[in-house]
Parts: sequence; structure tokens; C-alpha cells
Amino acid sequence: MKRLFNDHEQRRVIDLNGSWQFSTDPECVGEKEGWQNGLPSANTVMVPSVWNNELGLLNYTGHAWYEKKFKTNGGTLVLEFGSVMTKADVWLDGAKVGEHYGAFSQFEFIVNNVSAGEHVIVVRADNTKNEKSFPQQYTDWHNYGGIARDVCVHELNGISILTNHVVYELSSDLKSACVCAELELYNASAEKTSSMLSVSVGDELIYNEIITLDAYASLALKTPSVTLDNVKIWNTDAPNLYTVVAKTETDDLIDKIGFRKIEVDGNEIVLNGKRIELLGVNRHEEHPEWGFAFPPKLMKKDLDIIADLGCNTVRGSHYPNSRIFLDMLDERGVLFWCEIPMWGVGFSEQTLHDPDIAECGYMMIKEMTKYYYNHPSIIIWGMHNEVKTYLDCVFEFTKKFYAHLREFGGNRLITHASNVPFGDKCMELNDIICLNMYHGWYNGKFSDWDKFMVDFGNHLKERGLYGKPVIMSEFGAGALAGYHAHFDELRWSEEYQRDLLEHCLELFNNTEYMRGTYIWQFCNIRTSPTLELNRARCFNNKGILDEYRNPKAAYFKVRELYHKYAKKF
Ligand code: ADA
Repeated sequence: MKRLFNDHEQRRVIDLNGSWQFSTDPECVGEKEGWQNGLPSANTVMVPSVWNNELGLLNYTGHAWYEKKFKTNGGTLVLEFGSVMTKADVWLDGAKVGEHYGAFSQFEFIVNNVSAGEHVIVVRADNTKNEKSFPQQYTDWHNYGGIARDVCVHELNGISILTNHVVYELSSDLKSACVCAELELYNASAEKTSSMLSVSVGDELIYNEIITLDAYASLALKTPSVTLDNVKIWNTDAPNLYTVVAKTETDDLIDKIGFRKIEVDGNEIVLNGKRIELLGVNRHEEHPEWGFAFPPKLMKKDLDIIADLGCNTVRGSHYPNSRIFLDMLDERGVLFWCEIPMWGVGFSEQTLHDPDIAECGYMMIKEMTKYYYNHPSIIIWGMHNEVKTYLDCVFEFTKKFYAHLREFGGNRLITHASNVPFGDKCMELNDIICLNMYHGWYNGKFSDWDKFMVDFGNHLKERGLYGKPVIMSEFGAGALAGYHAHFDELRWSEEYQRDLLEHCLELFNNTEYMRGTYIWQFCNIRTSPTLELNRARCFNNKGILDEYRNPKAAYFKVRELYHKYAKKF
């Protein structure tokens, strides 16, 4: 996967980004007609991209096929995809190598015994929605389709390193770390093979042993723990990173980590021993010209804007973002909330009772921890958003998600975003309580917030939850950029949005149990063209910037307030 740094120096990686052959398949005849062997007629598209930004395909839903030829030295290959929306079927030289479900996760297939020379890779992407799809039938974002993130082919030789999680525990004075590595290894050779495996963190070698594996065998290896002294902590004002190199005689994997500790102390959130308040925005990784195939250049610009706003955190609503964006957050010391696309509004009660839904969510939780484990910027794992948390079946799968994240998710706070403040059965499970509320927009007036905050505080006391930190994970109002009102209360005007956000932020800042805010939302996004959500222009207009990143009046108010609140710490 493309990162901000080279993640392999030894391994040969073939970049498959660039031009691919492309054909839609509205009648779903491709497989029957043998398109997996090569597309009969095709246009050229650039990958990564979503097809919706091609002329005439904005709302295309269904199958579309991609084909690309590449040359390799052969042997064992890993075909790696950053994101295919939403279901992917992959063929190499006409033979099926695998399939993957889920739009926002990396995935890969290992293929052995590939001959040297030219080969053809064919991908069928399918963004069809149905009663079991993730997300469900309608969502508050556009139903993009395509190969939306990088594609590459890795040539593996001998004992190879598939993943490496660096697991650590910091001492109470944060001066030393007890560190080990959890690796997945694979012998890409047709013979039993031995190789020296070393793992280093910064300048310290933490493991150096000979490993032996049978032909094409895998091994999950946990190295013994080593104590590293005088570690430099990763913090928002000093994001110290360590380069981690895992190496065999024939392969390598390079990553970056940061040592930091996030915890809850009563109703405080504590980062590296110091209480913090989360000053954040919700951000979709989306742009009208690029859809979800969001280019790194724009990621950097978004982050520059986010820094200007005075934010110390971003919620990646509502799915894992690109690895390269996470690398940027790691480098800049910006905290991140990472979640799976289990976006509740579309899930009916009946669907939530279906065990396949819980299973799909669980698979996405496992993928999220697999690929994102090492990023120090991730301080919150989000399990789902606005799912009907008053149901027992939701409580049951949330418990399972939580247990996995607790055991395999490293040092992070675990939560979900709730829109049922008074009936949510899962709040007790969570490390922090997070609420999505829209008083003054979908219902009532600004002033309803004041009563709500008192009522919710009382509710927490009655439930014995008053000791937990509370975050307002979504709140906001729509504003059409350039639409101004004579009277400050005129909905859809920039002034209304600005005044509502000012009212909310000042209120939350003065509420004893509140520990942070994520404004809905950073910028406008394209949404579903169907009528369920009734969105003006088919955009969610609650951005404090428009979709081209031009600030609205609310932007300047939020910037003033976030900079003022940041001074308290
Ligand atoms: C929900 C949801 C967001 C967005 C928002 C809104 O809280 O989580 O994705 O749809 O509502 O704008 O109404």
C-alpha cells in the first residue's frame, strides 16, 4: 500500500495504479460471457478512482469490470487492493483468486507458482445495495463504486512478512516501554526454508532469531518482550515516531509507531498523563471531483485547514480512511477516531436481528484492527453509528465487537455514536459515551439544547454513568454557502449554522460532564440522489466549509472558539 514512506526496501512491489480497461455490466452478463479472461470492449479509466466521476455514470449502480496487464518475475504474488467498492471479485489470467466484501478496507490475495512474464488481472466491482449490504439501502453519502484506492502486486521470496503489530506497554512514568512484535509470516517458497528474522524499533534490535517454515506454510509469531528505556513519547505537540523494520534474508516490512498512552480517569480523558479535551470535526474522505478516491494532495490541504481551525482530532466518519491520511495524522500529532461503516439509520430492526449482519460488522472490526493497529494517532475505535442500541441483539454484537477491540486493538478508547441518549443499552460497555444530536435542526430550537444537557446529566446520574467522559460526536445545521439571512434565525443560512454551533460549543464547554466535540461536519458531501434523506442539491450541507473547501461563516466562529478552548490546557 502507498504510504508516506517506503514500506519495503527489499521486496519488489509493482504499482498497478494508472490506466485500466473498464466496462460497465448493467445486465450482469460479464462472467457468463467470459469477461474474466479479458474485456470484450472497454474504455480507459484511471485507477484509483470511482466510476461515478466518469461522464454519465454519476448514479450507476451494479457491476463494472476492470482489466490491467502487468509483468512480473513470477513466483508467489500478493495482489493487494486498498479499497474496492463494495464487493470485489478478482481473477488472474482467467482463474478466480478470491473475493472481498466491504468498501473501505484493504485486502489481498496470495497466489503461488505464477510464471515469469506478462499476466492479466481482472476485477469486477459491484456497489449494489440490498437488505444485507454494508452500508444499508440508503446512506447519507453517495453510493460510489470502483477501485478507489491503490492497487499493487508484491513479489514474495522465501520467508516473508505479511503483517507486524508492535505491542507495547508504557511504564507509569512513561519513560520506558515493554515491547514485542506480533508477526504473520509466510514461506513463499516450494521448499522448507530457514531465514534469520530480525525486528528493530528505532535503533534497538528487539528480535533476531532463525525461523524455519515448511513450503507455503504460515506462522503467527509473538516475539519475547524487551524493555526500551528513555522512549520519546508521541504527543499532539511532539509526535515522535519510531521506524519499525521487520526483515528476513529475502523480505522486509517497514512501518512507523509512536509510544503514547490514552486512558480514562473518572470523567477525564487523559493522554500521556495530561487531561485533554477533544476539539474535533467529523470528516468524510470525499470530494465532488474524486468521490472516495481522495488524492493525498487534498488530504494534506484538509489537514492544513483542520489545523487552522484549532482542532486536535478528527472523526473518520464513517469508515476507515486511507492509510496515507493516517500517516499524515501520525506525523502531525492529530488524534483520530476510526470506525467501521455500520451506519445505523438504514438498518431496520429485522435486519439487525440477522446474524449475517453481526458477522459482517465483526469481520470489518477485525480488518480495521489488522491494518490500522500501529497508527498512534488512532485513540478511539468506533463500533457503529446510530444503530438501534435499544435492542438486545445490538447489545450482544456490540459486546463481541468490544471484546475483540479490547483484546486486539491496542491502547485505545472504545465507543459507538448513539442517537438514543435515554434508551441506549450499550453505554455501560463503552469507555466514553458519544452522542449524535440535532436539536435546533431536525427538531426544536437552539434553546432545547440547554434543557437536554441538564436532562442527560440527570439520566447519567440515575444510571450510575455520571463518571464516564461524554463526547458530542455529532451536532450541527445545514447551511447553503452564500445564502445569508436578514434574521439570524433563518434556517439554511450561514448565520443560522454559525449561531447554532456557537450556542452548542459554548454550552458544551460549560457542561461539567463534557469532554469533547466533533462538529457535523467538516465540509459538505455528496449524498444519495434518492428522496429518503431529502437533501438540498443532493448534498449534505452541514459542512462548515462547502464541498470545495471554501469556509462558511460558521468556520470562523468555530476557529475562534476552538482556539480559545485550546488555551485552557
Ligand atoms: C447522522 C449521521 C450522519 C449524518 C447526520 C445528518 O447523525 O451519523 O452521517 O447523516 O446524521 O446530517 O443528519
